[in-house]
Amino acid sequence: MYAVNNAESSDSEVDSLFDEPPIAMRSAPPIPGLFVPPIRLPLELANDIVQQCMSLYFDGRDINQIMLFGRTTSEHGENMGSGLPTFLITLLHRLAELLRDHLPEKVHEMLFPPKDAPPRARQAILNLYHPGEGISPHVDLLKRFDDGIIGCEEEELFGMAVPLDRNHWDLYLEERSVLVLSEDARYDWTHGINGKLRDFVDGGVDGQEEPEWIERGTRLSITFRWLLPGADIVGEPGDP
Ligand SMILES: O=C(O)CCC(=O)C(=O)O
Repeated sequence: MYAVNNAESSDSEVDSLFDEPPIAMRSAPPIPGLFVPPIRLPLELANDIVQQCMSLYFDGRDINQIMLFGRTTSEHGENMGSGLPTFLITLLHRLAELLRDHLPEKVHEMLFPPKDAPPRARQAILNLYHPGEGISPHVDLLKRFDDGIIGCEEEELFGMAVPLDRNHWDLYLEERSVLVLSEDARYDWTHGINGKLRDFVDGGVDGQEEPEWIERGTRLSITFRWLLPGADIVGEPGDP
């Protein structure tokens, strides 16, 4: 369940009358700057990414989050994030292609700057969730991260919310889907995932069928964010 709340609303979970579970929607709510385009990462690419992430970072280790950093540079024509592992650079190139026709040009350019743009520091965060696990609603740190966030679902996930009121939406994210947060969606809305074992999801893309329960599997997500200038330097001058 990918839940999006207005940051000024105190309710992260909104109960409906008679305790009916909220129905997660399959399409993006009308929040300016939120994009969930009708695209999927190619299966082969997603499988390769999952395999690399698991074997490099997660298998045999009791951890569920990895942060990686890269820097864009016009040297050698590389503008995606030199320093990130090759499979993430490949993913960024595919995302740039896949998203080109689904985002306003200025949002696409913010996420994938032209080769002659000034260098920037990019973070990739890998999150692994087992069924029942989630992440508290939050706005990504305002002093650390800039505008323009890309989230990719590599493996099974789930849901989004019903508009029980105008301040809370649950979104069902299909596996291999891609989500972009910018502008209001990045700054004025929290996002999070309720820790549940299953989600009640809108039936069918056109919503014509009955809602259905969908069990959660393991979820791996990859989020790309820009570090603000200076936020890539840790510690004080003179620190060892
Ligand atoms: O896993 C996700 O999709 C969300 C991750 C996130 O919000 C975070 O790491 O700050």
